[in-house]
Amino acid sequence: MTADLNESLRLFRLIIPAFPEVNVFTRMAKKTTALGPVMVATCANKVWGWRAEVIDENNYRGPRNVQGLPDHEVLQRENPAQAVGFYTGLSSTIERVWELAGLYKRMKVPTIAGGWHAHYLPEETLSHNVDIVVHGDGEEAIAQILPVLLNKELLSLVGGISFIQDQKMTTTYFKENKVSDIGLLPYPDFNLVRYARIKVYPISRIRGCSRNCEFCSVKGEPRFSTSRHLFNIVQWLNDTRRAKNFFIVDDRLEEDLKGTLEFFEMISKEYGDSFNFQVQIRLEAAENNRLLEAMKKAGVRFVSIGAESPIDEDLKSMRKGYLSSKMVEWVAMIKRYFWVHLMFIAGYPLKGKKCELSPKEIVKRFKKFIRRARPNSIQVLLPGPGAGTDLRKRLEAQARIFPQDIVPWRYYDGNYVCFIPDGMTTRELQGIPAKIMRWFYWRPFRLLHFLFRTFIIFPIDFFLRGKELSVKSLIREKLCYEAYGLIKKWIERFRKSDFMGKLEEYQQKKLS
Ligand code: B12
Ligand code: SF4
Repeated sequence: MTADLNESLRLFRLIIPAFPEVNVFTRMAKKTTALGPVMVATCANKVWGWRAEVIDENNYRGPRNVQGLPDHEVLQRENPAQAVGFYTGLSSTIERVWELAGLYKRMKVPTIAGGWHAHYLPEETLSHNVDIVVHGDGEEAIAQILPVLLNKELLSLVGGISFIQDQKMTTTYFKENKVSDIGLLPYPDFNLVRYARIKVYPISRIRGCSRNCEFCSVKGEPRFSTSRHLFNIVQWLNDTRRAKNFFIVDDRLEEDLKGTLEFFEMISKEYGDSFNFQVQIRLEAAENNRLLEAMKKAGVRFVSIGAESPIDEDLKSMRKGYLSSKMVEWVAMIKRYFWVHLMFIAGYPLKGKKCELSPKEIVKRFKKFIRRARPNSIQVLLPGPGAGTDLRKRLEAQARIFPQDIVPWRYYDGNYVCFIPDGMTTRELQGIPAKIMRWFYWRPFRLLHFLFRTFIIFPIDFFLRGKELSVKSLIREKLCYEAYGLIKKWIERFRKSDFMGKLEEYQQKKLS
């Protein structure tokens, strides 16, 4: 590793890699950014002799190359970084990380990676031009790494990192960094995100999750800061950046119910419901009226819920922790307060037995549930056996994961089949989510329907039902219009690709 570390003030550039393709998350990503790299950059920016910047490739308005992607050669020429870091929280973006790590390595810049994918697969990451993998929380680790970047002896004194020494991987003396007191972390400095326009601010108070869903990468006992800490962050972002829209990225607000209630009560006392909060909760939160009331009063308008499946066998295999009996009721209870976005996983591989339902029956069961629960919006994905998950381990043990040359990591965004199903063909499994999504977002004479709802129905609705309900309906129509267009485009592109052909050819060869 060589780099010009004699610069007076050195630059650490953190890169959030581009999503491999346009999907339902693209629009959201253009308005926000990833919190983890911003936190790491915030801490790096405080290291003596270093400054930091974040380049979020999904929210970027800087120089681009011929492929339309951020041009890192230009960035490096204009503003040379002495070290770069990569966010690997999403496996689907790991190939872009490898590409960029190669590019920066050719420019002789040391490379560091952190996030779930690199944590679970350090050897793979290190074999793709990454010099150091940071396991777990990056804030304290980066402050220790930057001053000793090029000195392997001193580097081995930093805990929870992996690197190559004497041609093999060394992992230092503990497996994962865990910030002991989240309340001592600095506030995220979004000014460091260069060339971005941030409208929705990701914030967090809780890390880890006490549940153990089979498909999930998030592991570890929950740790949290005080409600006051998060309140202060919101206040500071509002004071310094006029932030009003926040996405609380905590997986489960209910992990510290007392603190969560306190936080929302503090917000509503100070700001009423003038802010906009998006949050993620579990369906069972419906049982907690006090929580829902407090959230509503504080300006929570949108909740994402991993409902996963209305089929009990799926829920059991996922270890979701509830069965379907009360799901419709729970959705109805939460819907009284918020816009409810339900996230589903369809075609989950069952544990210990074959799926007895036909693909047609699965689609029917999902539709029936959705018709009864009436969520405001939905997202149906395929099971993603992500790196480090128990689901991946189970499928690997059964030799059911498609190898990387057939289904590389870029397809791990929930839209593609990544494993061999049983009880149905690969093509049948691939088709399930699109069937449900298309049905949900379809409207007859789409454009006419949208225009009619906007210009004729909306004013009448506004007059009869008032602002809140009529605007909600209008947003839903707009969303249906856009989502259907996106789904249609995705399906057209998918049909033109040879993805299914490759999978089927592989399976054929495996059988013969
Ligand atoms: C917010 C979020 C999103 C947002 C992303 C917004 C954005 N721009 O990032 C949205 C809603 C768009 C999203 C979408 C999806 N997501 Co998501 N998402 C999350 C969530 C809930 C929180 C991430 C977060 O901010 N955490 C808080 C920060 C502080 O922690 P952190 O990111 O881990 O960062 C710390 C360390 O990792 C480390 N670190 C991170 N980067 C770096 C870099 C360096 C150099 C260093 C030193 C350290 C370091 O330091 C940080 C600070 O301590 C995570 C779950 C989770 N808890 O991580 C899932 C998660 C990342 N998502 C996941 C998935 C599967 C998806 C989807 C594919 C499907 C879905 N669930 O809807 C889509 C993918 C979209 C696509 N285009 O491919 C999986 C990823 C698994 C994997 N290995 O791929 C996770 C882990 C959830 C899970 N159930 O397993 N997601
Ligand atoms: S899916 Fe949600 S509830 Fe389940 S383990 Fe992951 S973070 Fe926890």
